[in-house]
Amino acid sequence: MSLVEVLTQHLDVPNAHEIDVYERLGGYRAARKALLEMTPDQVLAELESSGLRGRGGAGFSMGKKASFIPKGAMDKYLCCNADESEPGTFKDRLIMQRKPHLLIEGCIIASVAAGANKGFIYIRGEYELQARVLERAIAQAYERGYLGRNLLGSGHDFELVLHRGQGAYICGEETALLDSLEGKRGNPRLKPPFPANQGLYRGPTLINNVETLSCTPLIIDRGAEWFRSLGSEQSTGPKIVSVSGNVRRPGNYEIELGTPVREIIYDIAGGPWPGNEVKCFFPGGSSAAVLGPEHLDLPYTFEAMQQAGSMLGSGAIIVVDETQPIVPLALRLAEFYRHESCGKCVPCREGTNWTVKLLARIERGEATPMDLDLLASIQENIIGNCLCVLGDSMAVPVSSLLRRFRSEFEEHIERARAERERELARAAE
Ligand code: L3W
Repeated sequence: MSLVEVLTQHLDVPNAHEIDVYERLGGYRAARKALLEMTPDQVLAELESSGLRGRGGAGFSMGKKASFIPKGAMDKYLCCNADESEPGTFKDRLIMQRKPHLLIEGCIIASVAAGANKGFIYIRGEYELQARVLERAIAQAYERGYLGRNLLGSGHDFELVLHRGQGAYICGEETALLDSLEGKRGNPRLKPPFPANQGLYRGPTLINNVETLSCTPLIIDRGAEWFRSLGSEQSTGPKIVSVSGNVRRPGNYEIELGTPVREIIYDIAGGPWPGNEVKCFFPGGSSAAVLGPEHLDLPYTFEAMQQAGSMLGSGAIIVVDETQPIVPLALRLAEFYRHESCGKCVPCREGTNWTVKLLARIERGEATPMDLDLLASIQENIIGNCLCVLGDSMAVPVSSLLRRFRSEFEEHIERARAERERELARAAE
């Protein structure tokens, strides 16, 4: 197991983002098959049987989610979550920029499975180039009859609209995304009801991440069995991993799920600079609990990351080597979530703020070791008590850093306090 070229196939072909090139390389064959040769139930069954799990963070079965969409003649929607904002995650950007038609084809296939006639791609506001590439690709797909009314004469209608966000991380949370699409402030909704039952404009809505939808043309074209032949039993298929932090070759790499973490960090991404070793790593974006060197030989799968106490999440591995101090890292991370909290629920709004204040106090040398217990207890009070996952997304990694590096926090408090006292004494002289 190691590097594969499935989603990233043909990236080296000039103008792979153009519809002529995409079609020449076999593009839209799967959409044609789903529209003209298969029933919606067959498309759904193929997706379910592939074992494809969501690539946005939660790892929920894509086929199962699509099967939750009620049958019937009501308005149903497909939403593509392209609000890629999880720190360390930059893989959807690659797909949208270089293979926009793969995503559009995935939207068409998912619309068949869900019986949706209207679709939206909600793209992160800062992704300006990718938005322009997608706009052009959508216009091309309309011209060729892959979008619009009566697609390829199949009787299936599907309108697809690109919607640009305004730079709020919370809009990557599926229900906040829906509110934002409806023109409201992007605040999360209480779940249930889940979007599959009551989503956009209260209609049944299938929401999937860019990479998840981009897997569907390959499943329909090559079959669920082929997809399952990649990866492990519970984590099937390929995965684009964004590797960043203290590695010599940061970037996006497509791997087969189940590839050992060590291989991804060291062999593929070059590992830390010579002489340095991995101190810890975030296996699934900054919202995941950190893991340590003892976890490097685990296979990179949803189940192995979960068993180790973390998650595969969006597939972003952030490597922290021995040269990095942990306190400023924890502070920087907490600051991000405090800034992005929508403020709707108390544990997240207050908890992220208290966490930043405490960590800043520790950083400045104004804390006592007792503050570490307070810091831990604040995280415990956040986890599981928020309206959405944003609060947990700060509390889980912060508490994992505190658990793993408690002595470093204590040493930092002592050192910073001594330094501060020396400075105060100098100032008083
Ligand atoms: C119908 C049920 N639908 C669950 C659906 C639900 C959703 C999916 C997963 O969190 C994670 C989080 C971040 N009937 C259902 C049902 N569903 N039960 O299944 O649901 P859930 O609640 O497990 O997850 P979620 O709220 O979608 C996402 C992690 O992702 N993360 C964040 C990434 C953020 C970005 C971004 O900014 N764009 O990628 C990173 O790892 O911590 O654990 O669709 O409706 N009974």
